[in-house]
Amino acid sequence: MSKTACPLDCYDACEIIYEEGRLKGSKEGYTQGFLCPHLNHYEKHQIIQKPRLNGSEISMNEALEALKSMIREPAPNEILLYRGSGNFALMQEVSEHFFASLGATLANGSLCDGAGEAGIEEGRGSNKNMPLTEVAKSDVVIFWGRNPHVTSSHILPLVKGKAIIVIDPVKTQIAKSADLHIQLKPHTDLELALLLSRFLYIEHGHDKEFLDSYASDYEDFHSLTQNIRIKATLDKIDVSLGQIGDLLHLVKDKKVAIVCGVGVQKYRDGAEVLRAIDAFAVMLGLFGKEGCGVSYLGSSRANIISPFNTKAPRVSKVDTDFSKFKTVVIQGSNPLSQMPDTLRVRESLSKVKNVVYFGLHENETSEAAHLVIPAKSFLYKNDVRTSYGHNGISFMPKQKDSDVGIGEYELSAYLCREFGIAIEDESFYIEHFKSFAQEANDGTLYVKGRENIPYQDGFDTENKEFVFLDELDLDTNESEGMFLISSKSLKSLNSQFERQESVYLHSSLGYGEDEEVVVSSKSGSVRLRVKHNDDLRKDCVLIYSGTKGVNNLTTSKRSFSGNSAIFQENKVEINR
Ligand SMILES: Nc1nc2c(c(=O)[nH]1)N[C@H]1C(S)=C(S)[C@@H](COP(=O)(O)OP(=O)(O)OC[C@H]3O[C@@H](n4cnc5c(=O)[nH]c(N)nc54)[C@H](O)[C@@H]3O)O[C@H]1N2
Ligand SMILES: Nc1nc2c(c(=O)[nH]1)N[C@H]1C(S)=C(S)[C@@H](COP(=O)(O)OP(=O)(O)OC[C@H]3O[C@@H](n4cnc5c(=O)[nH]c(N)nc54)[C@H](O)[C@@H]3O)O[C@H]1N2
Ligand code: SF4
Ligand SMILES: [Mo]
Repeated sequence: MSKTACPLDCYDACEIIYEEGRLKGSKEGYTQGFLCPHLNHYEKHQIIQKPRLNGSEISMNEALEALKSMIREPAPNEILLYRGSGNFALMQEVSEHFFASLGATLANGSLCDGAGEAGIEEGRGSNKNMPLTEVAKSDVVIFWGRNPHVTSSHILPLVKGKAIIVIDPVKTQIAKSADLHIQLKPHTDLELALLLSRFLYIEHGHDKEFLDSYASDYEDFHSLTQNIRIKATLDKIDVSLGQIGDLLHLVKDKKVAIVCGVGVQKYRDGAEVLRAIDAFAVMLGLFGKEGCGVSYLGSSRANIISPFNTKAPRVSKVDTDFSKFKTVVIQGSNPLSQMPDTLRVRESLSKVKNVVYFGLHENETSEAAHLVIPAKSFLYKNDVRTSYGHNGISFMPKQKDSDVGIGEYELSAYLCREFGIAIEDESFYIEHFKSFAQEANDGTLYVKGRENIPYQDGFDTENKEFVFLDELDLDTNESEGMFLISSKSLKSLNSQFERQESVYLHSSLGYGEDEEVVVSSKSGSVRLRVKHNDDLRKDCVLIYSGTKGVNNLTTSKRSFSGNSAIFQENKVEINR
């Protein structure tokens, strides 16, 4: 029996007991003895067994030779390392050490939470997260654009018995049993948050004492919220005055956790949305207090210092012009499915002389790559991981040996040797990461210096005060079409594992179950079979992340702040 942790890109970062070839959730701490479909069936999913060069199987030694010449031949500035989040553990970054030291280009920006994070940083001066363990101490939980049954199930036992509010255009599983569900029109959270702040103030529900100390511009912010027309806005966002009243009634004078997901910020103004939600939390005085706050996606690397050299020229991972490079190495990512604007990505990547895919599973990107190098899964290599949803840190020692694939450290050490770049032993880096762990009274490990209740002495801005939005740019001329909702599905982790194949529509729209339709936007189109889902609004089209072709529909424009992809910006239409 040995302990490790789930490597996947997920809030929960579960701790695992590995016993006789079986993965079980650790009974201690937040994992509470259960995993999820991904890990329950982890080793049943087929992984790539052998390297390939131009479609023909080769040995690992031949693959490493081929990789070496693909790196030796071009100038360093013609080489790009594009890293995704297939594995979230800390040793994944070791390859950046090699490529940065060589003078190659790396990627920056976000396909995920970047817009929201930028908004939080603008308001608070930093993005220190409210961890899972604090959410457990609240009276009321607002799930705002977060689908916990699918993406963060370990929060569910912690919120049992609390008052639950859900703000989501979809009637998610948690919405069905919530005390209040506001099924607003997509992309109207900014307006809703401003209205909530405005009515809270009118009803004298704001925390004056807190605001005077840490957000003294709140009167100006209130004036700003007065610029929105109440009736017209309520009509636009499809929320009633009664629902606003009900929400305020539930949260006033309570310990409230606003548990926000990426759903609210997949738009160009995603930063403003999170900043407005934060402002509502500030009006309620939710920061620096037990059981209160906004739980979004923190940085899993908060308080961890990288031992690697990662200083390099960077290009955005949202709209990357791959064609500028002669060799593109793709690690832990499936950009031909998961980057926005797939038609553009395909065109750009098709002009690259050497595309290298370094991953576990076959997918669109492995199919298009010249060189495919299988990775080793987390069970076969040493690592350490942290989370963006809580402050735990887990050691992930190798569980067994395998002849299949190569680990990130092994691959990078080989390249460093061949190109004369200094690299330490693997154990040096593992010990380095372990040194950030500290034991709590109950024996669990957490990251040193990460606060469970951040902002107790004010915010991380220059004068310790929250910076409210000071101008509004509310989109008034909406484009035609239906809203695309593209969120996470239960049995896939983005494009890993069991991927969805359908477009979900409200049954009243008149399309038959299994009917084939073409969904299109200004960026492109995709042909999919219809499944009915009456938990959707009639103006929404749901296509899950990982569905083949979904990103034909999405734009490679970036969010105004945060260098982030905006998967729900484009409207779509359905045709038979
Ligand atoms: N099973 C599973 N778990 C996962 C993943 C997975 O693919 N599968 N992916 C992981 C990753 S990479 C991430 S980033 C996290 C993300 O996890 P979540 O933050 O939960 O993200 P999503 O599922 O994208 O969206 C959450 C909710 O936002 C709602 N939503 C969509 N548009 C809007 C809107 O305009 N306003 C509001 N208020 N709500 C809206 C959706 O209906 C959905 O219920 O999950 C992680 N966990
Ligand atoms: N339409 C739409 N698009 C989206 C989203 C959405 O909600 N809707 N979500 C976005 C978000 S939030 C995210 S985070 C991105 C995710 O996008 P990606 O980072 O591309 O994630 P995955 O699709 O999970 O692909 C992960 C890859 O990592 C490989 N892998 C797994 N483990 C390892 C390992 O240990 N080593 C190596 N080398 N490889 C490994 C897998 O085989 C797989 O190829 O997608 C974004 N794209
Ligand atoms: S819930 Fe998340 S961290 Fe836990 S086993 Fe599933 S994917 Fe891994
Ligand atoms: Mo993500």
